[in-house]
Amino acid sequence: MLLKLNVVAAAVVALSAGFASAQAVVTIAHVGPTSGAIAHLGKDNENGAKMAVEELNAAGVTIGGNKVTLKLMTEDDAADPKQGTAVAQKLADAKVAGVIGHLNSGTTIPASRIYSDAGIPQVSPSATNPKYTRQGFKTAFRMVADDVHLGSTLGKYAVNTLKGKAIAVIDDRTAYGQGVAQEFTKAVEAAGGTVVAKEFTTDKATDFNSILTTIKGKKADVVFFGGMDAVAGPMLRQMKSLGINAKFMGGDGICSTELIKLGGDAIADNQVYCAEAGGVEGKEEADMAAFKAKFKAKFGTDVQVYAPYVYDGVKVMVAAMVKAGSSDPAKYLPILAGTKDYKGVTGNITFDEKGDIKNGALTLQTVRGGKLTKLAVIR
Ligand code: ABU
Repeated sequence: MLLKLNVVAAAVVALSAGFASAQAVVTIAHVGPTSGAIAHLGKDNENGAKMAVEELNAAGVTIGGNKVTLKLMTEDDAADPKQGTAVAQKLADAKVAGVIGHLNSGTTIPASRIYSDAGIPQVSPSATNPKYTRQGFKTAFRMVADDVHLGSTLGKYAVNTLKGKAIAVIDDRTAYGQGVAQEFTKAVEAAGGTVVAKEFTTDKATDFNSILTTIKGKKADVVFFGGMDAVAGPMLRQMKSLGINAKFMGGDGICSTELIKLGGDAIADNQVYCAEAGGVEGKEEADMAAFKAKFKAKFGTDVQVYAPYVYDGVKVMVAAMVKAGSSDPAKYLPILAGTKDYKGVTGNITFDEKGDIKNGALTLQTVRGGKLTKLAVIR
């Protein structure tokens, strides 16, 4: 029988009742930083992909009338743009049926050209730099809202709700950090606020004394950081040592359970504000809570941020293969692009013409009693 499947690995031969039947294997790849400073986020994402693939295989997947086994290929890009493109080339050469990843905008954007050239659908669960879906690549999809939405919402919140009078902005010079900080600054200024300092660090820095001393001198009452939790945690500790008693804000990159551990007792109640680039409300909250409980039972760890978006990304991709009757990217890509009202644990999933999530939400959160606490879901 001719299988209309993009078969990467060898067929699994199942011997049953004296005859052999071949079950095709469809390989989907997950890429994220599973080593380095944000390995906890990369592993969180990878676990989301593992959970989806295991559930789908347990339920049984039939594509084009043939039962298939999904195989998850996992790769580490270490949040490094060069390693990201090397991994993307490896996956293109392996002719995987689809890619879920990468986690960082700085790896997702350069890798997206390679996937586009190879015709491989790519679903990023977390890269928020708008450029990713604005390059005209038909293969690029994003499960979350972008930095324009994040930065503008947080900027308005800093001025209108937190009543920040002297706002300092720091970014880590990555595609994500720089982009979200720019959008935040624009929104602060548009809301009539004043940015008193613009400082830079890197995604590997551990010493912030010099930039924080400058910020202290400007009497900042709100500090916005465009970057990830691994840098934000030590930064918060150093703010406390320097006696900087300002509110601390950031985007989805700091909105993790790990931030609470890293910041420890340097985080006062209602001091830290961040926004996850997605969110559920009403009846959908129960499904998300059930997902988080199942995830914790399976992996022994809480969801960091993006695992549910990865989980849904895998499921949306496989649903498109099933509907297309083929795991050949050329055949299922148009179906994936036309995804409309898919009910995931992250809410309603519809892609717009760029591959962005339609009507994407943000979940504004603060830290209270050592826990991320939801304040509002904003669309
Ligand atoms: N969205 C925050 C973390 C991932 C990124 O680099 O976009």
